[in-house]
Amino acid sequence: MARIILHLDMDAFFAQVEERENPQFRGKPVVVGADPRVGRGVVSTANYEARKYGIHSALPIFRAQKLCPNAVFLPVDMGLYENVSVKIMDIAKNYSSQWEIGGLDEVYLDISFAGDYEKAYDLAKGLKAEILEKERLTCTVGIGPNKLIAKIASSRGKPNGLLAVSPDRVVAFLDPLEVEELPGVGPKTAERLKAFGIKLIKELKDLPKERLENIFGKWGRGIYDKARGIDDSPVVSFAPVKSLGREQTFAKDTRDPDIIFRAFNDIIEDIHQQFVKNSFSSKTLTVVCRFQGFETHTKAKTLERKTLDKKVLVRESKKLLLRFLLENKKPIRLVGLRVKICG
Ligand code: TTP
Ligand code: MG
Repeated sequence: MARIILHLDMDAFFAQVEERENPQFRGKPVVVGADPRVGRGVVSTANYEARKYGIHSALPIFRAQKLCPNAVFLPVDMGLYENVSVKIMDIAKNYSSQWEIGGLDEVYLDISFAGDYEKAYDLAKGLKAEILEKERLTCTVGIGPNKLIAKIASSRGKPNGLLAVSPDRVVAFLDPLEVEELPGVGPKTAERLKAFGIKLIKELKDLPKERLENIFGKWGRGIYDKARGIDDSPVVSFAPVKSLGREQTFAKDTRDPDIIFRAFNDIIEDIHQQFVKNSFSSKTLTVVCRFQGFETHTKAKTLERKTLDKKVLVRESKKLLLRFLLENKKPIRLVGLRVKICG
């Protein structure tokens, strides 16, 4: 039986959740990310209103502020988005026993049981409506014969869309798209392909498999298949290892232990609050330290047993942080803590 795969991705996720929580921001450009007053760090996401000004994920925050000084700038409230994500996934998982969580705001469902694209389309409409009704949030759904096509379809259908690409339409759908629409083909790969006169997926298909392998190594074979809409990877239902992380970028690179440990205390406090609220515990702590020049290091510690005891969190993570300070004399740009969740 031919597979039918659905990919759901929330629209402007962090920003949309913020708009839901703060109705006074609705209709305004909203940018979630670093603090523009600090001037460093990047945009996590922007709502569609803000995107009209050219603001997008990963853009330096000071550039975003220049593009649209009147936008509403908000800090990342990860705990909030994580809670919303769990609720959305719980709704989606009711639509198929075969689901795969692709990220905080995206999920694949194998809905082959629907039998045809008309029924698949109706199922997706129901799923979108349920999320809108229960969570008051919009998403975009793509449907196709595999995960690759479903994902590209959802990105082409944005925002608040529903796009189904049946097997007979896959080639016509992919051919006119730019190569960067293929997941895994980033700006660097696109740049290299441009050197061969290749911009569109249709043109990419002119390169023989051996040639692609010569240029990109083993990975070239993957590109060859993707350009033809081929993807056999299954929808694997497993709960990914969940982790919780927080980080803070300093206004100025610093070696001042007062500033560094104060920021770190805030991070631990925030993570611990999430632990208590959700009854999480953890055995693995990872401290991240970014030094001047963007050099980034991590140190991890596995505890003997899982815990949600704040004293243990503080003691063990500070030990790791202290080692960074002792081993590397460069000024510090960012500190962070990530913990694996045991449940
Ligand atoms: P995306 O689904 O890539 O983006 P989005 O949901 O904001 O917008 P859309 O899907 O409508 O295009 O990412 C989901 C969330 O992940 C996003 O809301 C914020 C976060 N994120 C970052 O923090 N940094 C990034 O560079 C990206 C791409 C996303
Ligand atoms: Mg999204």
